[in-house]
Amino acid sequence: MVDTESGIVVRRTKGFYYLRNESNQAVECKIKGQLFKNSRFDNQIAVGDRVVYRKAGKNDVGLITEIEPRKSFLSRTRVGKEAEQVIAANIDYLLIVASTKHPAFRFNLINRMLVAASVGRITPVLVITKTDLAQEKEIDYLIDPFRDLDLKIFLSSIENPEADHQFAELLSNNVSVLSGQSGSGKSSLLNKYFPDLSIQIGDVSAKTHKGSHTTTYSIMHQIAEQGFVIDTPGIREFGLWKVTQENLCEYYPRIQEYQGLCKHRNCRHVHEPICVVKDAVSEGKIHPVMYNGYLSIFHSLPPT
Ligand SMILES: Nc1nc2c(ncn2[C@@H]2O[C@H](COP(=O)(O)OP(=O)(O)OP(=O)(O)O)[C@@H](O)[C@H]2O)c(=O)[nH]1
Ligand SMILES: [Mg+2]
Ligand SMILES: [Zn+2]
Repeated sequence: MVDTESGIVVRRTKGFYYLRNESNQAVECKIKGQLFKNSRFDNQIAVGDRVVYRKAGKNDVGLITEIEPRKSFLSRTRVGKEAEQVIAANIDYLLIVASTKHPAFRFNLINRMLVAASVGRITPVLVITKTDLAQEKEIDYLIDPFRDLDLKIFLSSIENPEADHQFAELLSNNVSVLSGQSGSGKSSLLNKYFPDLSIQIGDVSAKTHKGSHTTTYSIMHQIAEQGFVIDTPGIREFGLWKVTQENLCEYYPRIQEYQGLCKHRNCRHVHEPICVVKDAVSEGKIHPVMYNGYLSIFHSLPPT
């Protein structure tokens, strides 16, 4: 009889996986060598994955023998590589964390993360941090392109001790993953709401306004009985997994509304003449920043 149990991956390092099992115990595991024998890649188990493992033997290290199918996932590809990199699995919310400045706000990085959330069946939420560094008018300008999406937007400053109850509630009742540039304040945000976590935070360079990549691996923290949050290392680029020039528009709900109404049946709303999506942009029905983001992603994808 083989003694197996199941658990959730809360952290992984090279070759080792740290699980929380059903009795809430921490278990260190390795992967059964045969598990990925048909795969070219070794990054196939992510934080949040539910796995089955064989209990620790002599050296106290369990052996992961199975991964359960994912209900949702946040994946990307590295620039120049085709491999899927799963950042987190089985999550309800993707908290896209973007600072007003230091590091600079990047519309297109947010755009890419919105697409990735849609690909991975995760509900995105936008969290604008460092609101203390910008005027109200500047903040309005930053969030304007995202207003007509079905998207919750939270504003945050660690300088303001007041808590946003809706935000705290969302985190406490779901599984969430935070993603954003290094230095955008992901770990600081978690420390503000859950001081017991005492996560290490880092400086943003006064010269380049870039973060110092303080969080170096993804880790799942339990913050309430039903609340889990995954803090991740800062990202520079977000290559889109499973997205092609052909299917990109499916991940843009505001563009999808016009599906089938253009002159060309397979209109991709880029070069085609008589395109209702382009009309909607000129009429102000689709925000130009959103549409430019679409074009920028479209042109970054290999032609299909
Ligand atoms: N002024 C201001 N500074 C903030 C705010 N939130 C975070 N910071 C600062 O930004 C810097 C980076 O914060 P972190 O929480 O380490 O950022 P991170 O996103 O976790 O960065 P990585 O772990 O490198 O990905 C620290 O110096 C924080 O004090 C804020 O709301 N306002
Ligand atoms: Mg961090
Ligand atoms: Zn079109």
